[in-house]
Amino acid sequence: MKKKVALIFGVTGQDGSYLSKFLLKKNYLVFGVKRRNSSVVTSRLDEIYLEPHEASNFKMYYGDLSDYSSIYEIIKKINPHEIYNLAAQSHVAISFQIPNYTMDINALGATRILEAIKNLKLKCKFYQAGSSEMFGDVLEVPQNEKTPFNPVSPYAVSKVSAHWTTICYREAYKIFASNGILFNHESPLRGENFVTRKIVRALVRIKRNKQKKLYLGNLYAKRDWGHAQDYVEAQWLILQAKKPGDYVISTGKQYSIKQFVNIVCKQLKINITWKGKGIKTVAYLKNNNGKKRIIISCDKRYFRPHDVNSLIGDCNKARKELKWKPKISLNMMIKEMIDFEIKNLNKI
Ligand code: NAP
Ligand code: F7E
Repeated sequence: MKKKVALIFGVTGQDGSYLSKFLLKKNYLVFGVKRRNSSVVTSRLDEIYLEPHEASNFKMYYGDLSDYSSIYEIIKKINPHEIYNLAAQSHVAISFQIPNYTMDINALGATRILEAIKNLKLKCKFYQAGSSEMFGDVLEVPQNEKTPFNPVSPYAVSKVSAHWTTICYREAYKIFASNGILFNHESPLRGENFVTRKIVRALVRIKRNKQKKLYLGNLYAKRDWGHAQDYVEAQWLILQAKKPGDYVISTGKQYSIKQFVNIVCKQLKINITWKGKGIKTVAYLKNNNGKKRIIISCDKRYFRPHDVNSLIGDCNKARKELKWKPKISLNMMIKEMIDFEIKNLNKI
C-alpha cells in the first residue's frame, strides 16, 4: 500500500519532534520544514535525522512561514495528504516584545499555508495549532469549544486570527481544515524558557550545587498541563475524524506554578519553605546548622504586562468523538523531565 505523506511546519520544535516520531511509527512518509538559523537546531530530531539517506522516511526542507513562495513550492512538490502547522513564535511573554513578528508568523503564516492549499487546489487535510491562551481572561470555567475567546497578549490575538482563518477557509473553500485548541503541554524537549522546563532544570542543578538560585515571575498563575506525547496523538486524531472541526485538548486538572515547584521539590527531596507574598515570595532551604538559604525568588523581568491567571480545559468533545484521553500524569511527566535533566548533567 502507498504510504501516507505528512508535511510538518515547525518540525524542529517540541511538538514537531514528537509528531514526527509518532507518524513514522504509523508508517507515514514525513517531510518537515525548518527555517534557516545561524546554528543547527535539529537536536530534538537527532534520533531520526542524524544519518539522512535516500531511503529514509523522514526528510527536511528549508522554508519559512514569512515566505509564501517557499511554502507554495514545498507543498506543490510534496503534495501531502496531511499538513500540520505547528510553526510559531510560541512564547507568550516574548510576543509583547516582538508583536509584529508574532502576528506575521502566527496569523499570516497560517493564512499563507491555507492560500497555497487553495491555489494548488489540493485535497489535503490541514491542522492548525491553536492554543488555550486564546481564552485569555477567561469568560467561562472550564473552557470548551463554545467558550468565547478573550485574548490578552499579541500571541493569543495572533492565534485567534489563525483559528478564524482556518474556519473561514474550511467554509468558503471546503478545505478539510481543523483547529486544535491545545492547553499547555510539556516534556523533556520543552523549550528551556517555558516555566516547567525552567523549574525542573534549575532545581536539578541546585540539588547538584551547579546553580545557586532560580528566579521566577507570577507564581500564582494556574495551568492545565499535559504531556506533548499525548497531545500529538490528538493532533493526528483530529485529522482522522470524518469531518473537519475544532477540538479542545486538555487534562481537566489545574495547578499553580507554586504547586508545580512543590511537586518537583518533593520528587527531588528538596525540603523548601515558602515565605512572603506576591513579588516578595521566596522559598528557602534550611542547612544542617539551622541557617536559611533562599533558592527561589521572584524577579519583575519574568512578569508579563498582562498574564492569563487561570486555565482549565473541558475536552469532552475530543473524548467522545476522537476517543482521545491523556495517558501520562503530571507526576509521571515531571519524573521523566527530572531524569532527562540528570542525564544531561551527567554528560558534562
Ligand atoms: P516550539 O517548540 O516553540 O516550536 C515552534 C516551531 O516553529 C519550531 O520548529 C520553530 O523553529 C518553528 N518556527 C518558528 N518561527 C518560524 C518561521 N518563521 N518559519 C518556520 N518555522 C518557524 O513550540 P511547540 O511547543 O512545539 O508548539 C507547537 C505549536 O503549538 C506552536 O504553534 C504553538 O504556538 C502551539 N501551541 C503550543 C502549546 C504548548 O503548550 N506547547 C499549547 C498550545 C499551542 P526553530 O526550531 O527554528 O525555532
Ligand atoms: O508560562 C508563569 C507565566 O511560558 C506559564 C506556550 O506553549 O502554553 C504556553 O504558554 C505561566 C505563565 O507558558 C515564569 O507568567 C512564572 O502564567 O510556561 P509558560 P504559557 O505562557 O502558558 C500555551 C498554551 C501556548 O500556546 C504557548 O505557545 O507561568 N511564569 N514565572 C513564568 N513563565 C515563564 N516562561 N518563565 C518564568 O520565569
